[in-house]
Amino acid sequence: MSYKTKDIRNVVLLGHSGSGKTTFAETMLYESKATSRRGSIDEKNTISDFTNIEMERGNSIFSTLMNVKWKDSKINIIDTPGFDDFVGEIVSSLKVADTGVMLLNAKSGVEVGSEIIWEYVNNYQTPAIIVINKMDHEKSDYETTLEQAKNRFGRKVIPVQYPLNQGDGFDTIVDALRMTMYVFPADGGKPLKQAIPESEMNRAQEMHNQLVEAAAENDETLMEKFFDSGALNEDELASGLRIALAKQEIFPVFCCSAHRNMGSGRIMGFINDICPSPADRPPAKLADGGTLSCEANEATSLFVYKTLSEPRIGNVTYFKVYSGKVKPGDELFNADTRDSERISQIYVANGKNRTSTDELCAGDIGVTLKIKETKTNQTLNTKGLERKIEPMEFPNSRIRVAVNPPSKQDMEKLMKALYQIADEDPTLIIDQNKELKQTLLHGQGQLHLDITKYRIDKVNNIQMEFERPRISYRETITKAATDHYRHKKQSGGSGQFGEVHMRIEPWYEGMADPAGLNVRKREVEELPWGGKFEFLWCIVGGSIDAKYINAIKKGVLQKMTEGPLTGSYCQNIRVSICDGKMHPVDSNDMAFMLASSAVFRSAFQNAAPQLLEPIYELEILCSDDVMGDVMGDLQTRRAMIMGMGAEGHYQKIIAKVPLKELYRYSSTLRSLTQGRAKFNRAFSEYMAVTPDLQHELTQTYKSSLQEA
Ligand SMILES: Nc1nc2c(ncn2[C@@H]2O[C@H](COP(=O)(O)OP(=O)(O)OP(=O)(O)O)[C@@H](O)[C@H]2O)c(=O)[nH]1
Ligand SMILES: [Mg+2]
Repeated sequence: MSYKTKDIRNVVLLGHSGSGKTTFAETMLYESKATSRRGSIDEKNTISDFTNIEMERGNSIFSTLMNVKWKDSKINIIDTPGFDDFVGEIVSSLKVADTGVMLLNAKSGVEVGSEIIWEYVNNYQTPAIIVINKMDHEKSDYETTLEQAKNRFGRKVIPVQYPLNQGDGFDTIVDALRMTMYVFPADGGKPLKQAIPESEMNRAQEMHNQLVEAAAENDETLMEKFFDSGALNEDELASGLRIALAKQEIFPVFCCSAHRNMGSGRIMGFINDICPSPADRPPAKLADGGTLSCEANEATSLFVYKTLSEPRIGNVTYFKVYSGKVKPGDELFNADTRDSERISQIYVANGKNRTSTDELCAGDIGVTLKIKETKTNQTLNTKGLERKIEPMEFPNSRIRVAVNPPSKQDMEKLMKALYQIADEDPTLIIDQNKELKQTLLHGQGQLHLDITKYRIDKVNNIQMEFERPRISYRETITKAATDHYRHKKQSGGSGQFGEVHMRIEPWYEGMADPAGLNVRKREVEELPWGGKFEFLWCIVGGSIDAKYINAIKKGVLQKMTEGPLTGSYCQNIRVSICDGKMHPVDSNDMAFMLASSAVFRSAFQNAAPQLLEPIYELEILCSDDVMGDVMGDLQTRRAMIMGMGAEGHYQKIIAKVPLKELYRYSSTLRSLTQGRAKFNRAFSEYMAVTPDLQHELTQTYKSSLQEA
């Protein structure tokens, strides 16, 4: 049976790791009778964390699609991992969700993970509700958590509920929207509805009024009604809240204990009554700047937000129907590859359990198998349409490591396995780096890479090794130097002869031509590895024939790919060929190429060469109490602090740090701050290394050449 667009609710569970998302999903499934027993993290039997690795770790790693029926609605629930390492799963889930459910842990308040995720919620402009979980925990503190949420997420955070008796004895919630009190049986489930006691009436009424005001604020007729009569009836209140929520003008706050199964029913009721259906959201953005309304009667467009490869099954493709309907047997066309894809079966999913269905309408989320070519971020359309849903953008990687197969013969197998994971995980980037002669993996954190390694081990039976990645240094010069070199060889018959006189100097924008030289030809090149190379041909009187220009330039460029200091790429250099000699019989391209390589090398050594290292800009967000540790650690990493300041109740540090000093930074930061800090990084620039480091790196390179 298929659900109409207006009856679909797509919610994504979000929040710092350990806030209870997976447990909350489990209670939603149980309360809605989608399951008949409630699993738990400790017993490793939740519907959402069904993969071996999730069970082993007790954390979510992948986003999981589930669905329940509650009153009139089909609620699609996507549980996401809280660890920042798996941010890709959050980005893709938010893309297809219409409401975010942000869980906060009542015993620790607004944690840094929630804060980062909130930024994504804002970017996607997703309507959101907040659920303060773990009300039963002995250290739970609803008021502080609510206060922090208001501070951090703004004044639109407005409570709907509060616990009457938080902590171990928790069983009662006062609901200021319904003006009812819910009292739960000891083992949770359906609560008794009771009148709010006199002692709580003032607080409840005050909260209720705040909700009424928020509901009236965004609709003129409701506003008038509110001013005239000082109240709104239940329908008016609901309609006002619906508008306010859809416009992100209110972030209502609920409370619950997922562990004791208290409170999820009321939240599902709110999702059914107030949260937007896919049709209530603004039309989806298309890649070409156009938009697409969520209309079941229009031509079909599906967007693939995630794929997963399951043993014995193959490709499992998760999609949202953005327009039209999809049925088994439909033939659709990939707007990127133009391939045709036949949709065999379509399913709704509860974790690994899939139930086939005969139709999914616009707005719904489902699964299909055996899709051949279509990948994450691609759109499938009815024939003749070129629609592309605006693709998702994933954050820059924050960590890199070099990988080695257990033996050389396994390399091909390893690459195949890695590319398969990267297909499913857009935040894992494989870089077969020619410059460094290493295969690098770029990811979101140590855990992200460790889990990749674990998967390759368990699924593909390849024990890859991680190794410290090399650094892409650059070499340049800081003063001018002139030198010459004669390449001469007499071997049997014809010999080789070429003599080149060269001046080299640091290149910079707008520099004057070299004094005393007559520039006949000028070539300026943007080097593929960054920086510039200017080549001046200043030969007068035909001491070298112009037909050797290319060979001479090639000789220099060849040396520039293997700098004299450390074998790294050279950049920002101007070379002037000022004189030379040739031989009527023995001169040829090869001889001049060798001569120019050799003279470039020796001139470079005399031109005060300077090694440059890549510098990254780090943006670190941490809580006050760990700020000192974070700064202290940065000092040991040759960091330049560019800025510091409060951001909400967190501190933000911006620093420039050499890439060399960032090895394993993500794990150090996590253990240094017990997870109370997050960071992003982006390449900033190349900067000169210190003389000591230059000496050390040059010596290491020299000895490696001797060994080779
Ligand atoms: N006391 C108490 N514990 C809870 C509650 N909800 C969850 N927990 C426990 O908190 C721990 C983390 O719960 P999860 O559901 O795995 O949290 P999560 O948000 O899914 O975590 P990640 O998947 O790592 O992002 C587990 O040990 C749960 O049993 C609650 O309401 N009360
Ligand atoms: Mg989880």
